[in-house]
Amino acid sequence: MVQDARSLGYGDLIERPRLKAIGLGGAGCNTISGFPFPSVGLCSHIDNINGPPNQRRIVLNTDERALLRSASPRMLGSVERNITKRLRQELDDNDLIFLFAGLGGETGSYIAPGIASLCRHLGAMVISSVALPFSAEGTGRRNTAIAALPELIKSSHITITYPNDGLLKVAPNLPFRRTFRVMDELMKTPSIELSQVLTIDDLSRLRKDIGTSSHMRMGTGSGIGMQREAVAVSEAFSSPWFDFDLSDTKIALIIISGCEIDEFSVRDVIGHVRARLPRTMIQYGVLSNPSAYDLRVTILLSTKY
Ligand SMILES: Nc1nc2c(ncn2[C@@H]2O[C@H](COP(=O)(O)OP(=O)(O)OP(=O)(O)O)[C@@H](O)[C@H]2O)c(=O)[nH]1
Ligand SMILES: [Mg+2]
Repeated sequence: MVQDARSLGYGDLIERPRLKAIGLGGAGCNTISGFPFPSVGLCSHIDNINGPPNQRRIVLNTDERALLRSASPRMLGSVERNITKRLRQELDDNDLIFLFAGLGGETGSYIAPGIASLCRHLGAMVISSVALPFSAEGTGRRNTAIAALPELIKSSHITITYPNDGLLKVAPNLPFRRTFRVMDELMKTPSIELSQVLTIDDLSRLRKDIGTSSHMRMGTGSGIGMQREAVAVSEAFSSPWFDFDLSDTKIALIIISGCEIDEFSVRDVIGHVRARLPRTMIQYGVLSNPSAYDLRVTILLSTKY
């Protein structure tokens, strides 16, 4: 236990949550590809043809997408149609659900708030991770994303946004397709790490700390050698998505992973974060990875939307 910060992964109810990843639309299905725990994609028939092979998917027709666009969980929770029955079966009996989508298209943007509401209505904690379109994709996609986002944030417990333009700052010369694969990996990281750390007890504490909902941004860094903690934290804070006033940040979730992480390392990382966020509630988890040669730090910071 580090002073001034709360550790994740402990508590009276230390069993792991039952969890699932849901990919919405073409981008969401690509992002959940190869996820290390149960997952299902929801998409149109076109994205089903082009999507990754060997993935469990529910293909939605136009009427079903229109129905799911209604964000009323009570309605989705009680409508007796094949699609709503199937979704309730898929989403029920989970403690933690990770939703993924690229906002800006019709399927993901339109159904994400309703699916998040339904998961919440069924009792799960919902963590949504969404990419926001590149400026180069035009105002139509941008406006669709902007219209969907407030409702999604309200419906999820945590919504992590990744404006695609941020990637151009860290990897300016990648071809478009490659950019999306990099984004998929980045968006997956906090969810996979949280899934390995959070306990049932953490979920209920987090839900209390967050209140109804929270918008977050992600930064990640790694370091080797004597100064590995300082280097990793500094790299994480140079994230293109930490483009807001850090004094707004109420909650920071930190995952520290690597080989042989001892209490000194943890204190060092938290100290470097604390120096940048003097008034923020810090919660951290540690993941041991014997095959890692570096120390990695993933940081989620809450910010206004
Ligand atoms: N991370 C990631 N983002 C993607 C990918 N493909 C597209 N995007 C982004 O996500 C946005 C939405 O695209 P899609 O997911 O294809 O849209 P959709 O939800 O399937 O909606 P429709 O295709 O219109 O039914 C795009 O504007 C891109 O910014 C991908 O493979 N990975
Ligand atoms: Mg699509």
